[in-house]
Amino acid sequence: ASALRLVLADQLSISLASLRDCDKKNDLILMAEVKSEASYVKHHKKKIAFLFSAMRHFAAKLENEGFNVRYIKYDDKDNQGSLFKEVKRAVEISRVDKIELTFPGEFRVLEDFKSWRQKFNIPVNILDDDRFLSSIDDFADWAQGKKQLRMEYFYRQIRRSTFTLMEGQEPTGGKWNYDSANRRAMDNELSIPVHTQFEPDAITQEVLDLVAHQFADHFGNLEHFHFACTREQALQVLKSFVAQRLENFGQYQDAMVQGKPWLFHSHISFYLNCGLLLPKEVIEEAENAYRNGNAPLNSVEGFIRQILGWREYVRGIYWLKMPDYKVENALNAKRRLPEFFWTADTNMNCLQQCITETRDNAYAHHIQRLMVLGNFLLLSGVHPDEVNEWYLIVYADAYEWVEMPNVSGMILYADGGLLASKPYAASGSYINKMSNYCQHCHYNVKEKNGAQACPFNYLYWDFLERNKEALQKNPRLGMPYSTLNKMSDDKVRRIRQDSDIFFTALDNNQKV
Ligand code: FAD
Ligand code: DLZ
Ligand code: SF4
Repeated sequence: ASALRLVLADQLSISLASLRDCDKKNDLILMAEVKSEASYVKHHKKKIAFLFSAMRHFAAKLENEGFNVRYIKYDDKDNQGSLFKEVKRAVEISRVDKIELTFPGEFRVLEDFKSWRQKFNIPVNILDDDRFLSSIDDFADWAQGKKQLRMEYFYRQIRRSTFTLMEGQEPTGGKWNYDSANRRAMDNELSIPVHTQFEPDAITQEVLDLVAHQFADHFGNLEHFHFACTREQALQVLKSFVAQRLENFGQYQDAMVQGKPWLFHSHISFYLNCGLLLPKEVIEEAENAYRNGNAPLNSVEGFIRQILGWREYVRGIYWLKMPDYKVENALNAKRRLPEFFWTADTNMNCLQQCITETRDNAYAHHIQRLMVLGNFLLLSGVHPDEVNEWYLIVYADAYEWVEMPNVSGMILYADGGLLASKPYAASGSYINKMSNYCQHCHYNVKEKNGAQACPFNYLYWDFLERNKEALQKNPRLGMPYSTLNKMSDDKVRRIRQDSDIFFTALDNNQKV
């Protein structure tokens, strides 16, 4: 008996379910760079280069360890262009008697996998992806019967069940959450360690040439490619984060600084999401740093909460709610994505900086994604499909299971508050508090109305006014609605007028 074992670009873990009981002598591992996956959205060039290089390195490692690997390169003459067709071809030439798959990261791929059961006359097994700390079923059990699915309570449950940062039944330090210590703007005196970078080796260089040639019309800058492409390198990124940045991660987690895209973040989402790192080992490394006195609790708890809490929670939401989640649009948003999200050609400096960095690095940190880019897309009422596609394209860590709940749930409130208890809407003063973008901006963050005013200032009120029916009853929006309801008619009229002028320019593709 022999099996065909498929490994996708985001399944590069030696402990992967479909590799676990591999018979090195008789089984065949298939990995394929295919057009259908590389272009179902027009992924950022760096994202494709990163995944193809990581796939090739992973395949080489498997071969070194004596596995039988069939690797299809993108520019192989007879590349069939889709996962199904490559699996079919491999089945035909190798006479395997079953197909072993690991549960994928996107609903679209799962549906495809399921359809193979009718198309092949050998068994097609879809094994659970147990690289996460909680399973899809655990999440569904937890969610059962609950009116609200708050991340905080889910997080506490996994803290307990995995015994992470716990002293008996109590959370280490006595509190579950140290966020109040984690909202500082950057201290200019503090030096930020240089982020870990790798020079492309021959494999990566070959992939970079391929991507430059084959994906020339995709978004993104390919230059200065420095991602880790092997597990060893990814571990180096993790270790240097823990040694050099974790200490300051917490307090500056929400800070943004012009010209400094990497700050004190870990930059490991790429590696976690494609399988080069596992969440369990990352969390252990961080907890050890606290236990050994190398990092403070607010940083370590804050970091662990992102991975043990948010990352697991968004996956749970995705699989609980798909496919309906994809079509939700609670605020009835209709606008098209502004063209400048591709070009960065805007006078709004915060957006210009975040989009430029996204184009250069296929990365932006959380607060840039949430409070600058996301906030703008929420306030402007851009359609969830357009926003989901943009985020899925532009970040090298983006797969639908993690991207979509962050977009439809966290930034757009398209799920009507399932994920976030209120929309993360904010005026320019939040951005001004957490960054130095406003100091370099064409607009004035202190002005509320008129041509020089920061657009976030009037768009914020216009958003609340426009969505009064859907949002006014939300208790967490009591304060802003009471302010809005006390505003003079004239003030509301000016907000509306400025917003109309802004949106007209935006929709006509004039520079805003
Ligand atoms: P750090 O700040 O160092 O955080 C550590 C880790 O925590 C991350 O590597 C990540 O694995 C996890 N994490 C943190 N926040 C979240 C979150 N909200 N959801 C899930 N995991 C989280 N993250 C992705 O991995 N892929 C995406 O496609 C993605 N899309 C996003 C879209 C929007 C609109 C927003 C607001 C957030 C999105 N995030 C996404 C979450 C977060 O922004 C990134 O995980 C983070 O910026 C990655 O950088 P880092 O590794 O330096 O993270
Ligand atoms: C994202 C991606 C890209 C760009 N290319 C490939 C590929 O050529 N071959 C492959 O196996 N997987 C690729 N992927 C990842 C898949 O699209 C991924 O498995 C889904 O996005 C999440 O399930
Ligand atoms: Fe952004 Fe407004 Fe600040 Fe300009 S003034 S950087 S648009 S928040």
